Amino acid sequence: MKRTLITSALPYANGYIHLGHISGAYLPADIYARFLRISGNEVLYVCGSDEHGVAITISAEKEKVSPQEIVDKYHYANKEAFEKFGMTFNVYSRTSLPLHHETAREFFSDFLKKGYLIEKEEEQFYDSFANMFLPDRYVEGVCPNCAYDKARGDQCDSCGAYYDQLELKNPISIVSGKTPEVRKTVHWYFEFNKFQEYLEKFIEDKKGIWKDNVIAQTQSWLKAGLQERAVTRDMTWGVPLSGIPGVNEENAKGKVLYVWFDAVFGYISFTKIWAEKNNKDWKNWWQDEETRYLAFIGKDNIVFHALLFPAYLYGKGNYILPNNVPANEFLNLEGEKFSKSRNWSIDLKDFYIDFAEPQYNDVLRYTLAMNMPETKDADFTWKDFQQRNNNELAAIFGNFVNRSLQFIHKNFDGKVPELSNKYKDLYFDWQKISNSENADFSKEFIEKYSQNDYDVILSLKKGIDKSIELFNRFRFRDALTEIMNVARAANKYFNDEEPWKKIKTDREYAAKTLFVCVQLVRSLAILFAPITPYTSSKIASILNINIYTGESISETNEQNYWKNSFIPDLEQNHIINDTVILFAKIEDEIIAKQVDKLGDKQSNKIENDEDLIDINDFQKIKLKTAKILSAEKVKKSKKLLKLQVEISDSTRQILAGIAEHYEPEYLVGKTIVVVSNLKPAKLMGEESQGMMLAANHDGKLCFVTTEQDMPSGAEVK
Ligand code: B3M
Ligand code: ZN
Repeated sequence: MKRTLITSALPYANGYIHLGHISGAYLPADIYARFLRISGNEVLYVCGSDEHGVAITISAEKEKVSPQEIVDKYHYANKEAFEKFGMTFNVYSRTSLPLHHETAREFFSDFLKKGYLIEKEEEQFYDSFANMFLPDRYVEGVCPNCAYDKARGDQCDSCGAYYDQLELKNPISIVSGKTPEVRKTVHWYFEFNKFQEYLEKFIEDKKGIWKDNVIAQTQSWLKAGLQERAVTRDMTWGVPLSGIPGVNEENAKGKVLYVWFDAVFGYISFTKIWAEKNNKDWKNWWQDEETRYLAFIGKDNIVFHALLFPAYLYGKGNYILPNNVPANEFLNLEGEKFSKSRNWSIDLKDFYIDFAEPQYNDVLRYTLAMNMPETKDADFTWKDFQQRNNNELAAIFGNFVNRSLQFIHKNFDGKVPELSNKYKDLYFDWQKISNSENADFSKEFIEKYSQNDYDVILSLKKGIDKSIELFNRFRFRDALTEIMNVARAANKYFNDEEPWKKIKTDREYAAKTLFVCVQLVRSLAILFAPITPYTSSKIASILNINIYTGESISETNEQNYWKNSFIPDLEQNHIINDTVILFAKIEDEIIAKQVDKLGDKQSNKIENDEDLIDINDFQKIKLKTAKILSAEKVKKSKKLLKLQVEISDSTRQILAGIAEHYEPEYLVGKTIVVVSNLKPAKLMGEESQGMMLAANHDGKLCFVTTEQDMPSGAEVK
């Protein structure tokens, strides 16, 4: 039994996970982890939130809360969304935990001792208005490589170049919006150049095994020559340098580890956290040559996982290195890049608002898996989501399960049909069918049963074998296609066998057909489990059996259920529960509504859909400008002012709750906006014939006025 350690890139806890993230580094890893577990392998799947770095502090500034509040909010939100999606992490932890800090500091200290880190005074951008150095994304400018004008201080989102921030052209501080100056500051630099030779060999050995995109990127880095790189930053949020054995305390003040230095050690510290909780040894996973390590990531993280992290692990010594770094390309949405600011995105948590039933989760997993950006960028479209559901999951897989089980309920009393004498050896003969041609056996089998039986069982065999091969080459789309092909073959089998006719003329034959069908239903439930785990569990409960869908369990499954899904395992006369529709058809309107949500028109959307009104509702409200003629306090009321206002040539009395915000004298002569068709109401014994508009923020009120002077009675629309 092989031990496989799987990690997925740690998402920054500064935003919600969207479908693009999911299809890159999470779903493929989860599918593979489930597949391995079902096949009887020991798997540890590690992930968690990346809670440091300027990604977090900038979000905190934007949302006007502390970094801690940001990471708390997004860590739990993402953890929950992942759970709903059926991610089977053994641990989902956080880099802000003490054990993580300790782990990262231990690596740093070790590198200091070994002389891989050097302390250097270097120039860096400094914002003299905000009184701070500007790490990474705190400065923006023109990319030195491609001239993209919104390039970040450390990396260009457009061309992917990775550079020193002083190379940025036209730098601007995002804190003050001003051009920063250049000042000197001390930082610690990791000497990657010392690992050049080792990494060249490391990558060379992976040629033909790793994906081309990963090899190409790492080789272009190696060709350019690895440079020493600063692994500390002038910030307070992060893993502090102060107190690390061997660090010069004076220079360490106000400095933390660079997020990309500490985050990768999260994989190790989270394993320790898991091990502590489960009474296991973390070293089995990181320091045993027998363990295979796979790091799933998106393509923008290649260098960190395929070169820098291996250098750290090798530099520390006694650690295993990644056996593979399967990096996916990007997923687009309806033909365009995901962009939260343009509202061109689908957050996972939002998907569940409109698609609450768990079967849709499986449709999403299936659709994303079928469109995985394995070798080139791919596209998610709602139309495809609908078609994958209607034409594949419902029409092929669901249909086969449903018609088979319904037929059994109608004609065989809801029990696995009994094989008559003529067919009683089918259980054993089935297991002799194999990919390698044996003409005599095939002939005999076909004569005894039927060509259809032979074909469908052989399809199952091929589907299982090919899927194993493809999964292990990280060709998930193709593996999935093979599995769907088994469902196709099963559906065809049902058609070709025509049990609805045979039941009238040859009941024994129809019983044999349905015996085969129900076994196939079970096999399919196992094979689909990594992709549509909820559906597989549902089928298991209909079939009245247990099916392991590969979730993380405390004791490792040692059976190879994947291989054994070939064996017809349901006993004759086994009782089956009532069946239900697995995948309901998705109508056009549902899809149109989703497409409609995308794009700028909705980017300021604050309301839930249920709160939206249509234009007719709005037009019922008549808004007009009014001029305040006089204003006085209402006796016995702290809040109310009594206003006499002019609207065109009529005068009205309006009571407004603004006495705590405005002196009456100040208001006289001002233009305001009122709701002019509000039913009159009595307040504190006085009549109010309209309502004055005011903006309210945290209890502070400001009346609404027109940008330029307008006559009273003007319509506001
Ligand atoms: N948080 C970057 C990202 O989300 C980063 C990955 C860390 S993996 C150790 O793309
Ligand atoms: Zn660029």
